[in-house]
Amino acid sequence: ARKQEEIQAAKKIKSIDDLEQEPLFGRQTISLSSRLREATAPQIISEFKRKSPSKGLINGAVTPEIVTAAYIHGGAAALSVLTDSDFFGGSFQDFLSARTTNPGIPMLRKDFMVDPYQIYEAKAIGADLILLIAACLSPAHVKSMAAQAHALGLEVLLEVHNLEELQSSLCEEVDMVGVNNRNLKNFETSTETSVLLSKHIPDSFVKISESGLEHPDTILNLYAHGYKGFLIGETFMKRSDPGAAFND
Ligand code: IGP
Repeated sequence: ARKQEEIQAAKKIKSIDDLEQEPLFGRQTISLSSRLREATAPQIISEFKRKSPSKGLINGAVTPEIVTAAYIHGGAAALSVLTDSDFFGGSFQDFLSARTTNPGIPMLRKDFMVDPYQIYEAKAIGADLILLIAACLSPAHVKSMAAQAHALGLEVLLEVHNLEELQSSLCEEVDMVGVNNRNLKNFETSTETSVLLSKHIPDSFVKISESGLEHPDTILNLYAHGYKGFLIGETFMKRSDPGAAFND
């Protein structure tokens, strides 16, 4: 934990005051949860992900500007852009490029959020929502980070992998629940995880299914189980033209 704290401290290059002065900090955020709640068909949240711990390099030849514009052209309801560099090869620059190209769509800062400082960073780069991963945070931490996000006008997607995480971490400060179909121990994905957890998520939270989604049939089945949003990365990113994958 000490090491983790030191790493975090080293990453705080700018003060919170500096972050508040960034041009995008005062931007009016867009609500993904209301978009999803109003939707009458499954909504895709398309992810820009260069590499991952499970797959290694996924796509090294594309830019966030071109891919995210193509995602929107294909009908994406929101974008997810990795800012973690160590495991996923992402960056603030990727996020900002996508944000500047597409001002009018909700954007998720995809990273491992453990410190309120990172929520200020998210706001400063023009994010609309953040991810809180139940497996990385104590329930009290989820609650306080979610409250902080709301104070800055950001929405919160709580990610869970199993019933235990769901039951211990879910709190009213959260807007959306994302069920991650990827097992963190062996990286295998099973969309059955979303099916099994669906009935345990109260209707006051918008449901999103994450990872391992490939087939329209799976999405329609999960939609019937109450999922409104579908977070898809690899299926799109592994193609030479990620945006084109929408059309088949
Ligand atoms: C996307 P996939 O299997 O479509 O590439 O998955 C997304 O769910 C996945 O990238 C993800 C993730 C995360 C990445 C879900 N939770 C937390 C980093 C951190």
